[in-house]
Amino acid sequence: MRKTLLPPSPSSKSVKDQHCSTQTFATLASWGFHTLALPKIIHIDMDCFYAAIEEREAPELRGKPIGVGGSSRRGVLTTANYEARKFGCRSAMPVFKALGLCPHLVLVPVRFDLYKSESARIRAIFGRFTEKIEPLSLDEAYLDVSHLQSSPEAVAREIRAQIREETGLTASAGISHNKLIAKIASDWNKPDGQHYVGPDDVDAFMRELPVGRLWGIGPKMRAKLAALNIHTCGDLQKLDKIELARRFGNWGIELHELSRGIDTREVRTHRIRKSLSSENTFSENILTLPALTPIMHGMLEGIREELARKHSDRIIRSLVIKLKFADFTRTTAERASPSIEPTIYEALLKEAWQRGQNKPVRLLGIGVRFRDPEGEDAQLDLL
Ligand code: DCP
Ligand code: MG
Repeated sequence: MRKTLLPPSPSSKSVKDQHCSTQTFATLASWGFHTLALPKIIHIDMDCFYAAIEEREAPELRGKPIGVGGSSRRGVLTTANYEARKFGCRSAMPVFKALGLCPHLVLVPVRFDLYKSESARIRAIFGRFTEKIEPLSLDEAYLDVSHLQSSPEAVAREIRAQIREETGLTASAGISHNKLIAKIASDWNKPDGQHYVGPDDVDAFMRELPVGRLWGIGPKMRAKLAALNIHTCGDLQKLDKIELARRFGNWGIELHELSRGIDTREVRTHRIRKSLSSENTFSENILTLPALTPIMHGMLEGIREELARKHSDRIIRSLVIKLKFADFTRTTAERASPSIEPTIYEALLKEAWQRGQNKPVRLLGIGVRFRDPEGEDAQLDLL
């Protein structure tokens, strides 16, 4: 095993201390301070992950076009190696179509357990460099390496080298000062490459970028924008915030930032769910408590089901009801309970309803808060 290079510098501040919003950074950059204050974000994405693992496991497959998944012609491919991609085979493509494009495609069954264990090995390598790791899927993660003194490019190169050496797989990396740009950049020199977008490169990088590369812009939105003759982020930048908000609402305001490469989201290490809830905004306001009660019981069944299906390992801390009234005022009622109790929900609903003093109700929310598995019962922001 290689020695882990690039240890955290003892004199460096904590990761959090070094963070600043992109806007702050823009100001700092204009003063010439950018290398001092910028976060260092790396996005790592493994190259044709499942297919690369299968190829490694069966050297006789090397050089041949491989599709993973779809044991029958009715299935779909989870991914294809680069040899198969030359023929146009892609993730999510029906097998019969892939075979039409590439008749000698070798189909191998999916082996999730193997991919999961490879993913864990790769994450362990990330862990040698930083604790701030945000996995997006088995083969993709954001890393915040702001605390390391080395350049983020050197860190990315080292991580990729260790992955290659220890797993025989190749990874690509995007490196920048925020998640948005790092993720886009990891595709730039794929496979087995990396791309750095420095603060001075952002404007040029974003100007030429097709709008479809921004998260949240799917084919429908792309068509809407194309109808306005907007194809690149540079085109999008020409619309001012008010115009964007008028056309696309809150999403338009976000687009104003994204199109300029501004993204202030931090790398989030934990995604422990703190609560589970469901909300219902009524097409017509509900006027009485007896009319509201059966609706609440219906919603409660949905919560019960989801708890059993996905969160049976969690301990419930309290039950919560939220009401929003016709005048848009809102109230929440909460009571500690380790389990779902319909009678407690009924009491909470009554309590919240009475606070509204007979005002019609436009929204009902019902939920549970969970006990924090790590013991800190922090203030939570449910509902
Ligand atoms: N995957 C899947 N279904 C999809 C897309 C992907 O099951 N529709 C799986 C198979 C991939 C893995 O997730 O190997 C990672 O997805 P990527 O989109 O990163 O694709 P690859 O890693 O295969 O290719 P690339 O080299 O383009 O990253
Ligand atoms: Mg990948």
